[in-house]
Amino acid sequence: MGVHLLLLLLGIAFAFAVPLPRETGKDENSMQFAQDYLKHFYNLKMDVPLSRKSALNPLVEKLREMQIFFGLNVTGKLDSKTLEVMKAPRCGVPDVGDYSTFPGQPKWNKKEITYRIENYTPDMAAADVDHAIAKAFQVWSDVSPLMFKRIYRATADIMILFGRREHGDYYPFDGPHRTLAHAFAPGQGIGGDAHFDEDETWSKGHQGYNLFLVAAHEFGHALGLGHSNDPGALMYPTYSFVNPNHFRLPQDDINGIQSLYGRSTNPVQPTGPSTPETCDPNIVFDAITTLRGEIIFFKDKFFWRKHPQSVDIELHLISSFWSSIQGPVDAAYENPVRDLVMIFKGTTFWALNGYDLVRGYPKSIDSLGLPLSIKRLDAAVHNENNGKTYFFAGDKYWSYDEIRKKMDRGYPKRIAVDFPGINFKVEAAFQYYGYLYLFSKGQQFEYDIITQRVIRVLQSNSWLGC
Ligand code: TQI
Ligand code: CA
Ligand code: ZN
Ligand code: ZN
Repeated sequence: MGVHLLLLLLGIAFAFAVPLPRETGKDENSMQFAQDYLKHFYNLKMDVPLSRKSALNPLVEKLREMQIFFGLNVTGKLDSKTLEVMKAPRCGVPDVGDYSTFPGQPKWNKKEITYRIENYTPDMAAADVDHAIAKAFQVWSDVSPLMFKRIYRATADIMILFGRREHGDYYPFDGPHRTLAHAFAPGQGIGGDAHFDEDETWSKGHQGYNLFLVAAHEFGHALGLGHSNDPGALMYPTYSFVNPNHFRLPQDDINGIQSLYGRSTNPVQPTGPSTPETCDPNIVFDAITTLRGEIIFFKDKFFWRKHPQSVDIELHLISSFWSSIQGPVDAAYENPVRDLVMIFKGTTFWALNGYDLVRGYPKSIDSLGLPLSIKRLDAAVHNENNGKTYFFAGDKYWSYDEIRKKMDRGYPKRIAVDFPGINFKVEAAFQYYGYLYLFSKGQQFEYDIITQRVIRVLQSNSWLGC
């Protein structure tokens, strides 16, 4: 830690002028690579407006942050040494798993770790702060041999405080948003300590930032975990709200903490939710839709996003894009004429315009004319050729006229009759360049709208570059 602090001080002393974020002669590829790397591991958000106080470019700030953590010269520039570290396989990372540890794998060499709450935020009742902190430690003690003991005087291993701006460690906070909190890797002195930005609004619910969720993430750092590139992980560097009562520590974080401290002493080894594997040959999607040329594949709490011209596929948490939608979802379709994407869950649906939720939703599916006996859809797809949307549930489907905004007469009909070859329920469906792609029984059926026939059977994951 001493070394990090010194480097930080040097960084502050010498990096006041806004340096160009790269040295001359570095190609755009390296720049893009570095930007992606910092986005991934350092929570870089290029689209966040700079606060008035910070004249520094966010890229430069994150570069410096990364250089501090790796003990590099803090130049704020993409120099060759920094690029080398970015391109090197990350320290302490085994081949499997997406979590990371800090260089040198600092960790506590004991099982019982003390903590002390030095002060309180006025945003919450003190008892709620105590509870959030205790619960955040329990997240980690539940899955490892570690035990946490609260003390009320003297110096604890993990000293916890709320502070704003300069608060005693030369890592000043930055006012509302951006940096929410930080914690130091395990070690003497400031090592392990966790600080929360008092300029944030802290809460026990979804208002502002949830103290339990942020504290659980910070304590991951205080125990020796760096950021994960698994978007489902607690240590992934993006805040997304989940109800603390339903929170379960993801498997990637369990693997991370156990790589440092070993398994839990509980005879029943705890497990956590895993992020779906992109190329799982048996994958069954919850829903699929196009969105202005992209294709969105929903699965559990996640979605993959495929850009038309790009080979790389992004994986995101649904709630990090639409905080009011908690996965899994049931069905989705795009109406390109109205430029809307509808997302269904249970008896309700939301509308998106681009990536923005449209006001006035969610609505009930009976507003579309679907019977109230339908508790959830299996799939939905829009047929651009005739302006109809098909809703699938069980072995039947309905046809909705998007122009008249009414269900067509004579429905529901049997899927197997009108889509010969598909004899099982439809799990997900989308339209692409004149074909419907219907997913059923783990397979994908390419259906020609004109000839009304299935013309190919494909692997489910054929769109995800597998
Ligand atoms: N604070 C950063 C964090 O804790 C500090 C930090 C940046 C950091 N890069 C690091 C710490 C690399 C260790 C290693 O991640 S933060 C989130 C999340 C922050 C962010 O304010 O950006 C949370 C704090 F994950 F939501 F983005 C807490 Cl939960
Ligand atoms: Ca802040
Ligand atoms: Zn601090
Ligand atoms: Zn973090």
